[in-house]
Amino acid sequence: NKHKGIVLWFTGLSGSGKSTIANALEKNLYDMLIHTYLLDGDNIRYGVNKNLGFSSKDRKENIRRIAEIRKLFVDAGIVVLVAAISPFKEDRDAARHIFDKEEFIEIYVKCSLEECEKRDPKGLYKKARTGEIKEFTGVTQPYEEPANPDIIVDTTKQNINQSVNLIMSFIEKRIKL
Ligand code: GGZ
Repeated sequence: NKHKGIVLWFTGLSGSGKSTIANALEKNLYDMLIHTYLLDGDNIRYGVNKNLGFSSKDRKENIRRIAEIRKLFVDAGIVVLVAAISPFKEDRDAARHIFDKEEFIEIYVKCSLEECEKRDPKGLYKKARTGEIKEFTGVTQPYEEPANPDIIVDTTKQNINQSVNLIMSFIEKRIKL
């Protein structure tokens, strides 16, 4: 079962649903015998990016390293899923530019700040509001919405299945050799 390597780049606020959707999508792809590799921004921060914080400069470097690492996997023919806030347009564009045009798919996981804050699964927004966490995306640091994403999933309106199906139908044509 041969397919092309591509990168599915999920961007969105903390709590928007990037990891949840990426995980569900990966399961779908796995069932189709598609070779995938998923890594979250916050996971890679435990290892390769351990020395990076959340200043805009460190986020830039975080995204740069993630993109370069993923490039190696895409070259190996793997479908790569990236779930990182990647809040700055310039950094996402830089990531996009190291891939061939048809290899990079930007998925905006859209969810209002209000809803993300209501979900607050890890209690991080609360800590951001009290000042315990500094430079928190959406609260004390900006999130720049993608102007031209390949796919938008709105997790305030669509459930996980609907989001996964939408992404599947988009990528089916891209991964066939
Ligand atoms: C944003 C933060 C911060 C700050 C810790 N701002 O939703 P999570 O918890 O599980 O995932 C978030 C993760 C963000 O790491 P990324 O590598 O995706 O960020 S970026 O792409 O902007 O470099 C969040 C947690 O780490 N977290 N502090 N200050 N999110």
